[in-house]
Amino acid sequence: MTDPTSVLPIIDGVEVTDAGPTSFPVVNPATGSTIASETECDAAAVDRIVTSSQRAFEQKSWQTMAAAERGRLLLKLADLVEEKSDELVDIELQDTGKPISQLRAGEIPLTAAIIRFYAGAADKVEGSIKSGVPSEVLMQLYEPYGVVAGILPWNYPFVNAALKVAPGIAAGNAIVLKPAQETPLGTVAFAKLCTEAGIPPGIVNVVLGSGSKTGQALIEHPAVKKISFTGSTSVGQHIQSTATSQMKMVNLECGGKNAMVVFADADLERAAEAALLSAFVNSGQLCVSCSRLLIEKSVASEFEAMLVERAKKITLGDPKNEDTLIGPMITNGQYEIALKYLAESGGEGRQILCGGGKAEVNGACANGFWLQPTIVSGVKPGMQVHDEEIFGPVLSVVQFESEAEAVRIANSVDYGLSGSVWTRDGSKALRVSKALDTGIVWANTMLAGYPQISLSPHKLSGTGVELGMEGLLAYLKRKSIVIGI
Ligand code: TAP
Repeated sequence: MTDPTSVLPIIDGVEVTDAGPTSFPVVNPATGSTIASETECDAAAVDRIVTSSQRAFEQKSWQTMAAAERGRLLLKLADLVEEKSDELVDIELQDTGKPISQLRAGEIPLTAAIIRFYAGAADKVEGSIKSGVPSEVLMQLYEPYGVVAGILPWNYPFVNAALKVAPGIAAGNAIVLKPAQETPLGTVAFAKLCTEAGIPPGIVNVVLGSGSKTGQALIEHPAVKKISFTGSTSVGQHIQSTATSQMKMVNLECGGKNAMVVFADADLERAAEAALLSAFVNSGQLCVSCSRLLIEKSVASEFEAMLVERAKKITLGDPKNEDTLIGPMITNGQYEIALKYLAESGGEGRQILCGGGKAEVNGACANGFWLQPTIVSGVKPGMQVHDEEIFGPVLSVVQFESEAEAVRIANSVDYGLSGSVWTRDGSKALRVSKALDTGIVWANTMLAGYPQISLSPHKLSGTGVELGMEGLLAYLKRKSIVIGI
């Protein structure tokens, strides 16, 4: 019998018990305790799993399945995500330490919404007929790639799995998921739901293990024709060079250092609420979070006071408590990285307005990875806290004097994922939205996510596109056919 605390890769809808000799502990970041042991796939297991995906993709029943039928399977999957939400919430509470309210109101409903969007989109892909000479018909069609590797980060396991599996299946591919080694539980549970939804065995497989070993073997496998990666810019760059040398298509959704620009004429109360929620939700471990707050100088002191007053009321602690806003950092390693940034964030004109270090949490969560929500003022471009992605609960406040200066500062970083502008002047809102060099801009709102809106990262935040109909086309290759008649 399989050890109930072991988490295993998935092939053809079943767990692989002989994937390799190495295993890692899976740690609950809220308590610091080991909750499971994860088996790492060695190269032979990766090959076995990818070969099963290839076989499943080539099966006649999958090749001849109507697009609408693939959509129906995805609808069933979305229903299951909702029906089993208590179970999924429990898994992710332990795996990621994300606060329960954010799981119930955020991650689970968004996961279902993404799957439903692509369920409906499956049979809406349109090719085209072009004009040629009268004796020839010119067609452009879309076809699935075959086996797609979906490489996932640890911050939103269900949403990220849905972002790969739903468009991938709607397009008719087979997917091999590789979760971050810190958070395998949610991805394995997701794959099991795919089987329960009736998605054929092998169409959604899971490899487990480290990026350098299992992940590398997956992206290099010759049967993998497309790689869809979400994670850090440095790993994304590595994956891109591997993919390019093997002529594989690649989609990269990477890091961000996102700016929220607040003008003096904005609704400051709403802007302050939005800034804190955006900066500190999931302990700042959200790629599109606001980590730089650009505030017009004339209202800077007033606005900073509003931020601090509200930040002091933020509840941090046991993610199982309904009123917790901030849970733990995902791992000790991530905690140490953020702590290092915090240690360097004072001095040289900078001032820590609140937070700035380790948070004390008692009881069962005493050994978790806790950081105080931190606001640093007096930050300027060129400083580490301004330029580098921390991926922790740290908000840097930068002052500006003109619209042009705000845009220049916002665009001064290497990243281009998201941005936000706050003003009551509609023209200015549109002007600045157009000027920010990011894949998405929110004006007078933050973090609103819709499956129907594409996200296409700019600069070092990535390449390609996720979400929306374009996110579906990213899982299809182009084919032109010319027929003489
Ligand atoms: P990474 O360290 O980059 O890891 C992402 C995934 O890549 C993990 O599964 C990792 O495996 C794997 N990996 C590492 N090396 C690999 C290799 N050589 N071949 C194949 N796979 C490899 O990122 P993370 O720390 O999990 O996540 C945080 C980062 O993700 C942040 O930068 C954040 O901004 C970004 N992110 C971006 C977005 C969007 S939409 N742009 C969304 C969420 C997160 P391991 O498990 O071994 O690390």
